[in-house]
Amino acid sequence: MTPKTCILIGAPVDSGKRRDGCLMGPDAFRTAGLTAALSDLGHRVEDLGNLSPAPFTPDTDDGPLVAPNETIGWTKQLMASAEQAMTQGMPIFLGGDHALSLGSVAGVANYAADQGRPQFVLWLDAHTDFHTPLTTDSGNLHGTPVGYFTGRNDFNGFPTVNNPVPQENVCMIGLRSVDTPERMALEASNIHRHDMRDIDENGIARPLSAFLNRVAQANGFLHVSLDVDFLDPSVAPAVGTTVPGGATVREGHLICEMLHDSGLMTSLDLVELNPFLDERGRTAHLMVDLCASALGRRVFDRPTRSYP
Ligand code: HAR
Ligand code: MN
Ligand code: MN
Ligand code: MN
Repeated sequence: MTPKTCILIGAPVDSGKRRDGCLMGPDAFRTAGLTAALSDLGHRVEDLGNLSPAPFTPDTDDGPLVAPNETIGWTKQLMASAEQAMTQGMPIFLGGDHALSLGSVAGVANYAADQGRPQFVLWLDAHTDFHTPLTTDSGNLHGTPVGYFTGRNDFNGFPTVNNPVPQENVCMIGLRSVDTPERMALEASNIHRHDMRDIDENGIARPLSAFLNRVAQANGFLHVSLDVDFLDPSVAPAVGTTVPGGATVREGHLICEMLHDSGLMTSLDLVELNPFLDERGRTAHLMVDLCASALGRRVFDRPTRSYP
């Protein structure tokens, strides 16, 4: 296995929704042994510590959105840090809530564009997070990153997305909670989407390998965004937005093992872990184990599958 340089970037973003606690996420991942898990696999691990948001005007409680200015500050900082980290290795963003992906994905996409290569995104989530600030009912900006990095309008005050990820380069797996305006916008889009029924009927390997083939064919960069609530709450309780009927532990590992075998993943978000809601660290440990699978942990060696 080729050793990688893993750049751990703590992003204690907690502004994307009302319920607090995701700010403890980066340290929970560290406490659960993320660095050792990756270095035991032979990778070099560089932990950059925790970021802070770029300076922002304090938020008031007046508007329809929760903490927009703070999220703008985070987006600026993460966009710059993501682009920079891509020059040094594989960034792993330790959330923090999913609002961090406004910046992480827009930033890695800027780097891909510099390299003249297309950006792809694998979105592992119960939710599509495809709102804009105008369509969200909750006002929670963690429900908007896919809208933002694919270039939807109405993100006023946010940094311009210079290199929107093309809709057909986005694949969502695990969906089971989609708001009406998101559903309508998605159905009018070219985003690839797989709800849990699709996974029940066809398994998780088939849609993933079809997507990985496309990434390989296009010589693309692949960003993976793993939301804790992709997993079933019975195995991953530490998240504010639990939705029953999620992925099993093995479905999670299979995705990550296939990602590793493909050799295609170039950046990763681990998001929405709220350690305040965890049970003796089990969710943090599961996320660390999944991350290890994505970086090569396996039971037995097997002939490598090649993409395409
Ligand atoms: N769609 C709902 C909303 O916009 C819930 C969004 C939850 N998003 C999280 N988890 N990042 O995916 O409020
Ligand atoms: Mn908050
Ligand atoms: Mn999400
Ligand atoms: Mn979610």
